[in-house]
Amino acid sequence: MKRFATWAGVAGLAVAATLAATTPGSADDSKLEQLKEQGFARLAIANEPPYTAVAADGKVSGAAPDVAREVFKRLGVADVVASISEYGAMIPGLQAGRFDVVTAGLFMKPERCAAVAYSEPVLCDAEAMLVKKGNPKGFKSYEDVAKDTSATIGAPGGGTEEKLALNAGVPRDRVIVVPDGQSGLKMVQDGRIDAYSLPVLSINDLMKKANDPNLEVIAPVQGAPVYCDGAAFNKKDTALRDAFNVELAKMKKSGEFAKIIEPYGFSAAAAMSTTTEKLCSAK
Ligand code: 6CS
Repeated sequence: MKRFATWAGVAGLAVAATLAATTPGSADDSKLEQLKEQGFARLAIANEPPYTAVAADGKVSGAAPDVAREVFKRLGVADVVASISEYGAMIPGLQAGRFDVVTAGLFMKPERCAAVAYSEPVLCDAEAMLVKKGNPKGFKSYEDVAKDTSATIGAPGGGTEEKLALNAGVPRDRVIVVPDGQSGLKMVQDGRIDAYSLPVLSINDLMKKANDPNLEVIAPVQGAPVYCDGAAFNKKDTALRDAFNVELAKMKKSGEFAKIIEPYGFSAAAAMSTTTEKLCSAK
């Protein structure tokens, strides 16, 4: 797992990592005090623009970390440091204390809501598929992939799109775990998978950067819901999650929230039109 600083230097990171690892577990209400003393919060991210991104110099950006950095600053936590993780490893890492919060576009679903303490909604998006130009297999839904016995679809390990494909009836051996966006793009370009599925804004970002006329985006994937993420906290840190929500609500009200996420293509109105309670009870 690679750890990226935003403002803390690499040396600082080594100290930080030691501090974070050795600081004794703290009760729910002193977690914020611990982070203030520590000087940073440890984020889990995926490096999937525009949700999360790590530049060549290690600087962390993307809509989710940018919102988290601003909220934590308002809570008196000076900075954030981020580690890249596979979606399927984020919740176990949070539960093991390797991260303080997941800010990666980890969509709210009942099974995840049971495992973590989500903030109120931050980033909402539909699902998409990247396919060869002309969509030769005529995919519109995950069910279409299931029906075509020769078709394969790539998706992040432990991610929502992997689950959607499996639940739509695509057999396990035709759902290919893909580690990151660039690999998924290349696998479609090389014909090694017939489709690669991520949320719409992630696929659009890949498509724009690839600038490849032989590719096409199918969006939204028919039958797939619009999901929203929230910042995901360890279940013992509900006081920290509640403090996060207070600042997030102020930023939503003041317009600061929209100013951060909308340049990335996300809709503040979409996040403000729903609640964690609704999203966690969705069927
Ligand atoms: O929450 C998830 O599982 C999905 N979220 C994003 C932002 N990308 C892919 C991932 O599968």
